[in-house]
Amino acid sequence: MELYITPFSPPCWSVLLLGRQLNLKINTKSLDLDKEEHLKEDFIKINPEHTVPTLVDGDLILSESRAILSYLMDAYAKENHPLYPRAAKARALIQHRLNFDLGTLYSRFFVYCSPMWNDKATSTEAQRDRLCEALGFLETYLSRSRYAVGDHLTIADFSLVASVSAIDVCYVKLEKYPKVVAWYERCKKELLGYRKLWLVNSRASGSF
Ligand SMILES: N[C@@H](CCC(=O)N[C@@H](CS)C(=O)NCC(=O)O)C(=O)O
Repeated sequence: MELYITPFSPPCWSVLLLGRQLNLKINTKSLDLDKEEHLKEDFIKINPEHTVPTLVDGDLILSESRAILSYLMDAYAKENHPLYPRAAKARALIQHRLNFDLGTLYSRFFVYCSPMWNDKATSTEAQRDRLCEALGFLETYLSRSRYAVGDHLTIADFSLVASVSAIDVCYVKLEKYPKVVAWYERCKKELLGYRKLWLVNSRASGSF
């Protein structure tokens, strides 16, 4: 399996974390977005949307980190694995949290924080408020259960923790969300190789 990644990318980070948790052999190929390596013809042939992470597993090419998380579970984890249980209602909630992350939490983080990465643009109060509202939603979910869904880790936590780790370094005070902070600390301890993989996510290609 090959996984195209780029340094310091939350969606890449979530896939790397799950790969480690499942002990999968994944060969990473790092693309330098500043050098527009993702816009080169070779990569566009693989992924016309030129985004990372992109997984190549035999004849399957898959982008969108949350689709990759689900695929890795379906293809490589044992049936009814606790990280992605078979039960319809549990799976529905996991899909909800993954979609909440994609469409609300990570999306609002990106709208608020990406202007800061561009010297010419500034972020607005309204954008910040929208991100804080999304963190409030997560706080509510985490006041109902210990993890994103239920009382144990699921793939929803892998996606959400990657977003929260990015928000954490983006001038947003997480202390206002005590359930989020407690869950975030728990995930940092329980996700295998959390700190080591941050290094993999921040440097060149290789296998892990
Ligand atoms: N929703 C996608 C987002 C992927 C994404 O936008 N990745 C960024 C890096 S963090 C990227 O590839 N940017 C380059 C581009 O969009 O051309 C996912 O979760 O995989």
